[in-house]
Amino acid sequence: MSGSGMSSGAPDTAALVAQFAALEREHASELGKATSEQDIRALQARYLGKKGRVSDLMRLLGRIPPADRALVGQKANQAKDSIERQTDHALAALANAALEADLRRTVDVTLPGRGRRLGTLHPLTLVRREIEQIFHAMGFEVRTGPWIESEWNNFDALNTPPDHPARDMQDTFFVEGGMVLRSHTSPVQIRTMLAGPPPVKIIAPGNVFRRDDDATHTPMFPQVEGLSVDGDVSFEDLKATLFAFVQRFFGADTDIRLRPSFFPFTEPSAEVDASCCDCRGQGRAACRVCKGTGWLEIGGAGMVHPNVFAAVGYDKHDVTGFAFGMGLSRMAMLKYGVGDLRLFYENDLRFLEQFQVGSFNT
Ligand code: FA5
Repeated sequence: MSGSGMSSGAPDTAALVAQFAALEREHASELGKATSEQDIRALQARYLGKKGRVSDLMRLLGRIPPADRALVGQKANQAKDSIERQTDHALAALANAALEADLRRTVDVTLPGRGRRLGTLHPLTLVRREIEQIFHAMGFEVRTGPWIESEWNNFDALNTPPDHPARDMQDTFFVEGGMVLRSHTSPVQIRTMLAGPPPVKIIAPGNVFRRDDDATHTPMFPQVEGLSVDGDVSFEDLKATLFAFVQRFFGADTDIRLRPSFFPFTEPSAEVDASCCDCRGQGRAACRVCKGTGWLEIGGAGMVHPNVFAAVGYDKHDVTGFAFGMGLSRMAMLKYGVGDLRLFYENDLRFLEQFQVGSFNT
């Protein structure tokens, strides 16, 4: 190392090397006292910044003999690297300490784990699945149809021409181009019979729409349609099918009652009542489910009208059939003792969580 022969005022090479080493030590000692990220960053700027202590010394590099510059430059880089490393190390140590303090405060690893809560099926889904299972076991296939339906399928083909008063009972939402939001699942009868010859034995669950809104009527509600067409299907078959269904759905001690009624697409037609599943058909005056009558209306039914067979091209001399349509949400209401239909659509978890998958009988 050449320390001699330098003009006066020029830095001494050995002294410069020693100064870089001293800088490193000083930085290390100051860093030992730094307690925050802010302190560490300030120190970093003071040593490595453009006007920092390392840069100050580097400026002297041009004034030492060229032969010594490589050596001093190497020492300078060593000091810089070391200060940078120590800065990174100190910052990482600080972050670790903060994380550990946080974990100590918030995580007690000895506590039992928190399980992830599973959702439950919606009560109307439970009821639909159960109904599907019951009818499937009786030989019915499950079919579906679109919610936006042609007026022809929803009304005309079901023996309900435009001026028929029965259209008022099922006022619905009309869409442009002869389409409606279907007001019942009965158009699936038409679609199924148009799609193929008899025999037909289907149920068709799905949502329907009407201009209704109160505690027992919602503007959108699910129905389930049933249709059985063959060479010799009788009213007796209809009653036996519905009886078997309510026994499985509401319980073995449930009875049914058919009351004369009117639907344009069935003749004869009936309202279907099930004995009250709450007071077991006793008609207790205080029963809030059947309001003391002992019976609950669950839907409409009847023998397929010959005009419906004509609309789908079936020969009324070859076939007979029965059909029914039940309100699925009304049945859920009765089965679970729910007082207001609208609860099914409000998405209140306190209500929905009461219906566990295992809580229905199949
Ligand atoms: C019909 O919709 C006929 N298509 C049923 C039918 C099918 C009869 C096949 C004969 C042959 P109705 O309008 O009565 O019928 O409705 C059937 C059931 O749907 C009612 O008994 C009731 O349980 C339910 N329902 C009717 N309107 C509403 C509503 N706004 N909200 C909830 N449920 C309703």
